[in-house]
Amino acid sequence: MTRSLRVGGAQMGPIQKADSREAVVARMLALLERARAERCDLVVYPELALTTFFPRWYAEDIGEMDGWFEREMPNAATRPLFERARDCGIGMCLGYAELTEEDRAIHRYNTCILVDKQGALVGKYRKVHLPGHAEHDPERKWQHLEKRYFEPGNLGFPVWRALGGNLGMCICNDRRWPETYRVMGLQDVELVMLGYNTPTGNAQSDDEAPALRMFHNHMSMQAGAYQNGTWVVGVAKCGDEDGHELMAGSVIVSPDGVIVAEAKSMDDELIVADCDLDKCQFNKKTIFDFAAHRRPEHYGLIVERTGAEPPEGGG
Ligand code: ING
Repeated sequence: MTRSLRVGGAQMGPIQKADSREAVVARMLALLERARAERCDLVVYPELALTTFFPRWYAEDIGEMDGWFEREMPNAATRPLFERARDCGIGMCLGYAELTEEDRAIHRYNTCILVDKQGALVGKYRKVHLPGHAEHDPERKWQHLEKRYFEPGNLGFPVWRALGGNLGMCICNDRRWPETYRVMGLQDVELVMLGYNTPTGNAQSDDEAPALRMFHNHMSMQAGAYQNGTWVVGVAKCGDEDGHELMAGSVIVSPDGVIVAEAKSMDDELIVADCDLDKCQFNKKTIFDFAAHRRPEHYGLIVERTGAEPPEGGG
């Protein structure tokens, strides 16, 4: 009996500042219905799936942005989605901006959660790698203020046993860092779910063509999948949000690093693939048998050093 999961990547088109949570949830429900029709076991939604990518907007007082955050999940706006998913027996990965009170202080995270087929919360992940900057940067064509509005995640990169496999999550910029996948790979992850909101252009350079950015997007996920023997599902929120375009290119990548499903549109679209979790085993037991081949005694700099330090001397 193979452990195969039919996974739906629920790519979402643009969400405008003026769009209500209810209007967005209606779109997510429509994607869930398509997943039900395709007999999916699991649906993966994008990063910040409930709102526009608000970190592109500067606010002097970060409290002004609290309307973009969720204080509980599920909540009134999202409960219909959670209930429908449970009724359909479909698991869900959902990204949103989390505002929480811990140790009598307010904390804000870029978060995603995994919900099982019975509607139970399996786990939460908070984005570790926050790109961009914390203060207004006049040099940029547009702002990318995740370091202003979110704290770095404090939950690490967990892997959970759920839906019959070892499932992990990350968010957007995390997918560009090999450490993300390796920490989950060392927990024997078999399926990494991630959402992204990635600008089509580079705010700091006119020279980076959209095709190159899409290459980086896919290469990062394909490498992570191959080097850790895991499936990777990467799902975009894309299209023109109030004049700012986000890239599409949602994909499902096999443990061999091969793209087996890819979105064709810049809008709401469900991509589907049967992810045979046992397909992870060959690479995990041969070329990437970590226990047989890794040499951690030589990897110290990866955790001891944050920024690069060049070698001594002239030359
Ligand atoms: N977005 C982008 C991402 O990592 C970015 C930010 C774009 C970083 C392009 C580097 C290059 O895909 C988010 N939300 O992390």
